[in-house]
Amino acid sequence: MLRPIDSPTRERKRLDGRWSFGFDAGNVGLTEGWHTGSLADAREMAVPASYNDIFTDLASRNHVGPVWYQTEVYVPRGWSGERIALHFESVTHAGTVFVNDTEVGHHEGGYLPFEADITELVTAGEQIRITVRVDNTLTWQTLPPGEVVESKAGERQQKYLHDFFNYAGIHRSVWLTAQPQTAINDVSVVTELDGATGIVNYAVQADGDVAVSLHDADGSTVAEAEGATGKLTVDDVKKWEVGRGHLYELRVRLLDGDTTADEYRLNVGIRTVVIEGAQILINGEAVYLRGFGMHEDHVTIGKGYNDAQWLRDFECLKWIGANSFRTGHYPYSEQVMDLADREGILVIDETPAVGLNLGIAGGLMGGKRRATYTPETVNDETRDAHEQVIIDLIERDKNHPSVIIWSIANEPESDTEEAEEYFRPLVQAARDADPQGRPVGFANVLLAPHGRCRVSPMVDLIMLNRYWGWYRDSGDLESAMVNARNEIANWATDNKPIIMSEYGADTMPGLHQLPADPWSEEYQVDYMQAMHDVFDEFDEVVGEHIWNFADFATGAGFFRVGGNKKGMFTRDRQPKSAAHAVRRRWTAE
Ligand code: BDP
Repeated sequence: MLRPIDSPTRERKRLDGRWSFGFDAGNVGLTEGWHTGSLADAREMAVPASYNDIFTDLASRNHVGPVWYQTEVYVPRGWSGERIALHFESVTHAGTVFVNDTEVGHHEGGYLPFEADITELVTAGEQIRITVRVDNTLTWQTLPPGEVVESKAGERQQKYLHDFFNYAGIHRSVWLTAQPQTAINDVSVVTELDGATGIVNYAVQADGDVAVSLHDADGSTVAEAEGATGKLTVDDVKKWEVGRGHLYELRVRLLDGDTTADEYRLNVGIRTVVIEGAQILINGEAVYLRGFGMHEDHVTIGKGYNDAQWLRDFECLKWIGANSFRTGHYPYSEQVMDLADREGILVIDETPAVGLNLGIAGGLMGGKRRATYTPETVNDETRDAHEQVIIDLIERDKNHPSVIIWSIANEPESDTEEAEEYFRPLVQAARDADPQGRPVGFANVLLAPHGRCRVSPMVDLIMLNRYWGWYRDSGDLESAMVNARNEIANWATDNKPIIMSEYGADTMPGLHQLPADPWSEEYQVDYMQAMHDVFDEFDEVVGEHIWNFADFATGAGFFRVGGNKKGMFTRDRQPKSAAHAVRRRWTAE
């Protein structure tokens, strides 16, 4: 599925704005056919946005189960004869879509796009009613997983094993799109460098003759080729580099005799990503990753995409000297990926497989410690969903030059035979899905140290989430350094790149303490210094991603004060003291 664009042969209409909205507390909407008319007792809801933080009452914010969205739109009058589709960039966590009275699509999984071909149901120039049933329920077979339980007061409650609020809604743009009936179905690029020459190997899926051309920012043509697969050669190439994301535009045309039946356009950055020993090489040069695990998380809109918020986030990334981030813990909006492409920011692109570990979070689920991989919990069906999400993520993001690593899970149980069985086919699925053959990894948890982790040997690099000095050795940075040093030394024997994919300390902005105690701004400064001193002892450590870029919302609990406070920035994107210290390290060259 190609992302909707405007081109000489394609058009799209953005359906964002205020939609009608209603809660379906009794889950009766489907049987009562709420999509067959206007939603009764509807209120307004912003699209895109999470609905949760719009409300001031707990029941609405914490609603479990379906909600309904509805809007009406005219199909543009010039669209007759075209293939018309509805495209959702993301509906969290499951969406069922109706056009007028007819169900046109259903999609499970909150962070990836889907679309429905509605050509047969609509007429150009006429109005249609679009209704979406959005379900935020998490089960053992969804990603992320979760479990609905009944509270003592008899209410349905959603429990989950991940440390961020279960925001829900239509989180990204909705599009009505038109394209020719006979169209380009897919485009993949794999780029290479040969001295000053750049090579773009391309593969197009389309029925018919194909012509492609590559253009520089000023529109000039730098290379041309014919055929559904082939090679474009660019002399004096402007490489896509870290901090300088030069982009060319690939124009793909499907020909019908002398005319263009369809045209698709795609930004292409020419760069290579290779792992050699314990180094990550971008364009043949070793890179050290400085940056963060992030979240899609903003005040009021939750996980809704917003241009202004994300432009600010990228300005903060640049200010502090970051060159990379990990999409903790799910695929981000494609708009975010576009920004990373343009800014030359390296991305570790993560699936929503977070919480596959009942060992860590047993307590959160009510104190019982259960096995992770069992027929009743994370099972074969979960694995199928996980495999699908890996394939869909790579399908969506394969052409983004910013993406350099796939992270297929965050902190799963990885030290058991069941884990090995669960992950072996998933690592393979990631390798099979990516035409660029990018490195595959996952974020390892402290409970699965070197020698015990059975998934690390399968992957290309080591990503460690470690909280020495916070959850372990809290307040004791001397011991934290000893533990960090000892553990990294063990992993270094694998001769694979090590990225410290999470480390951090909760910090209350404005809390100052001498001597420094946990939660104070001073402690976060000292903590970062201690960890960085240890990382600098190892050539094998080729990246540091602080957890987290900014403070973010979590579920309620006694161990979170107004959310997770490990941000270098506050939730409104102002620097804490440690941000200044980290900036000095990351901009010193
Ligand atoms: C790690 C998780 C991350 C949490 C973090 C924390 O990967 O999602 O937010 O811990 O506790 O285990 O701050």
